[in-house]
Amino acid sequence: ELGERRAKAERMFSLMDGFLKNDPLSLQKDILHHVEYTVARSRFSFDDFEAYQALSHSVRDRLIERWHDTHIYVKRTKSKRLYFLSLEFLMGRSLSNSVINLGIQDQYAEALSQLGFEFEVLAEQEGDAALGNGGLARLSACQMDSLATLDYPAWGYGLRYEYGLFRQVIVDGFQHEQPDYWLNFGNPWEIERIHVTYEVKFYGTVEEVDMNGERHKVWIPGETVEAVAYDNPIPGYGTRNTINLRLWAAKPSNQFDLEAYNTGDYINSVVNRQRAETISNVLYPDDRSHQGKELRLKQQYFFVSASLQDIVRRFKEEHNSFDELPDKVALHLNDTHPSLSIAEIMRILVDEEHLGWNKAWDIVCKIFSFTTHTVVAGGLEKIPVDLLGSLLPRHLQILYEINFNFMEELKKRIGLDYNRLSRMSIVEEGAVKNIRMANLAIVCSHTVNGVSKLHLDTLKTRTFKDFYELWPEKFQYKTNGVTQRRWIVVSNPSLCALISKWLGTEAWIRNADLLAGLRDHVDNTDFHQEWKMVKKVNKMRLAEYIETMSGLKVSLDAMFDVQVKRIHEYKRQLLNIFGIIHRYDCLKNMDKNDRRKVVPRVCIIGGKAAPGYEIAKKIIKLCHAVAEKINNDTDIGDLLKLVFIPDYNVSVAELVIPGADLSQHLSTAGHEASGTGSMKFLMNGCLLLATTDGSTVEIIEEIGSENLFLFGAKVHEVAELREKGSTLKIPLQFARVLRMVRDGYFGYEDYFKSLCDTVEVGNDFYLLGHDFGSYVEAQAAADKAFVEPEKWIKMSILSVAGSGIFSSDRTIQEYAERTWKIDPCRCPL
Ligand code: CBF
Repeated sequence: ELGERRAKAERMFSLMDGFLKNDPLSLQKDILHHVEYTVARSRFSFDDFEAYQALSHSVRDRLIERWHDTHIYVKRTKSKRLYFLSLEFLMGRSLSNSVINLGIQDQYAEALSQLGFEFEVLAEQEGDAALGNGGLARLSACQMDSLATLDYPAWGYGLRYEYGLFRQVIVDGFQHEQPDYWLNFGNPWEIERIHVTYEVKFYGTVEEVDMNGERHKVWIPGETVEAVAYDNPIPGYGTRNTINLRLWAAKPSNQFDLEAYNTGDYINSVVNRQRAETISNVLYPDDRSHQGKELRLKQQYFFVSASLQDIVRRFKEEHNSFDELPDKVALHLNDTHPSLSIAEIMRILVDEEHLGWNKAWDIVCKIFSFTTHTVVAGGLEKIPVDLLGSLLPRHLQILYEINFNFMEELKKRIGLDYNRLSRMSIVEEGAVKNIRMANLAIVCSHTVNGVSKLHLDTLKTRTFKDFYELWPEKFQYKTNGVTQRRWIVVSNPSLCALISKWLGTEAWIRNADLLAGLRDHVDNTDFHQEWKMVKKVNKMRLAEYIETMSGLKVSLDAMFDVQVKRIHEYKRQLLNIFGIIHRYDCLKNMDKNDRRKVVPRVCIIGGKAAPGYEIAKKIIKLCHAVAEKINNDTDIGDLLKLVFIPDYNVSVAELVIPGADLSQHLSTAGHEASGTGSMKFLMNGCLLLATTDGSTVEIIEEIGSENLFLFGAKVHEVAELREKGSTLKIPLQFARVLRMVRDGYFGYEDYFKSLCDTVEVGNDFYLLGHDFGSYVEAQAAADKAFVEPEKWIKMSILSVAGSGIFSSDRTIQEYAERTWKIDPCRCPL
């Protein structure tokens, strides 16, 4: 039988003419084939967008070959797999990244140029896949790239939202949100798997029935929805391994329809069909709180249930006993959002597979690990018990049972300390009873991870202190990282070429530690010249973008000073804007001679505010109001410009980050779990102006405090400073800037009043007033360094040289070795 199968496979392989070929001529043939048969345009007449579509399909074909081989190989080797569960993945564009990772960038460029197209121009046709909000979601995307590159047998699971993160449109300085229907023009990167579907159930009741003499709980659901898989191949770099990101879309279930049709309720059954699809319709646009919304809970369960059914099915196909599960499967909870997985897998093992509770629990506790991305306990996710009980009645019972057992165990360990017991309980008592998702994840996971060293300290001493004291061995940190493939190779090709030239190798693209070798050339003046040119090229690109977008011409001699990230009070974009007002105020009061010594600045701010976050929206408006004043002041000219970049997303980041001289990371110490934007800037030779928060602490260790501009209160000082309240000393300059805004110097005084109130003495939770003095000093230090180009360039080189440790490859390797216990499984060529 084996011989027969082999012969059949060989025949099919020869019919297919072997693997696809990657020489420019074959690529051209493939592209034209897709123009004619996939895009259905004539090969004699197609535009850039159609060429992009055909090109993407030809790339996808190549991804599929490797992706199949990887699956077959992993299956054959029976390797332990990691399943990375995340409700958000911010992938951005795929074309350039795929072609680079496949190693056929030059061949494609040549193929296209012979067809009369330019690769870069076609790449611009692609929209962003923005299935996530910010740091957490982009981190997931970087980690997928690293998992593939390091040959780990991994799968990502998520939701295929039809509407990704909203588009930010600025009208008269105010943010407006528009839906991002990213699938409008099709998505050539995904593969719809109409045969990979699972039923996901909601509502209903739980009944007890006799089965073979035993009592069993049976969930009789009230609604059934179908989950359809969409697969997205993720290629590794320098390897054949291509892993899968499986995203689920909700479709109406036929079984459910049948019931409705039988009762003759045709109209309602059609309405229900539409209702089913809403589950995966839209991404929640708040990156900090996801509290108590039914649709959000439905999304979470839908994603968890489909993923676990898929995982258990695959496991059962390959193994005979669930005893093997911990040796073959690692499930990672990316934040608390997928924590319902715990209840769901218990339901599957106990109710469907009929394992005893204790046995099932024992297995489950060996397979889960958890990463929290939150700092403050108040930000942790809770689900009202009533909501959960009505949507998932069986799961609520399971959660109660898990909690009961945990409380019993805890009483044995700590006695009847009711305060502590109640703090640690998975069920929060009170006017509204809640399920604490983080407590659930901690109780069941073998490892709880912070995302930076400082974050772990906060988790141990504040957020999860009780749990740390109970299970110190569970708590670890894996400092976040970003992939150098996306953030240097794709987004900064000139820097990529320069690094490879001076290191004499491209090996750093797979091993970022090698970037440290740049230190050997830090004093080389030829290297300096080339480094300077690279920055100039990137600044030109950015300046062009600014001009097209806003009509503003900016000087390339100015320092490009950038703060791009989600708009939040704790990230303190307001501190930046106040700093700019102060700079403007000083310029206005300077005589001509002094002005000549001033370093010209182009201040660039970008980021989205959650639609319901009023204060954040006011910050955006203030930025525009201040820009309006400054940019039109002919007296100031090129000495100061302020630009707000609308609709900040991954592609915009790829353009902005390489062109930045200075970048700002201003969170009040103790509020940013890690921060990953700083790492991208660091890799692009941009100097950081930052507080000692999140992963900046580790950046300082790597590059030395003399190579960045630090300011602000330290973590251990923050609580005490807050206690001082209205007695806290605030610099006069800060009071003056605040007064200017309050008095309507930039207009809209009524509108800005509540914004100003948030930083008034005694009310200034994020300590803008306190930190303003040292912020202005740090800015002055940056100005001083900028006029010494040699010094600046050295700092810039040392930043890149010290950035290797902030590669997501390092993060993933740590997770693989210390938490997931998975080994690389490299598919043979
Ligand atoms: O860990 C990744 C990032 O996650 C967040 O964005 C989050 O969503 N909680 C944090 O705010 C970042 O500090 C962190 O880098």
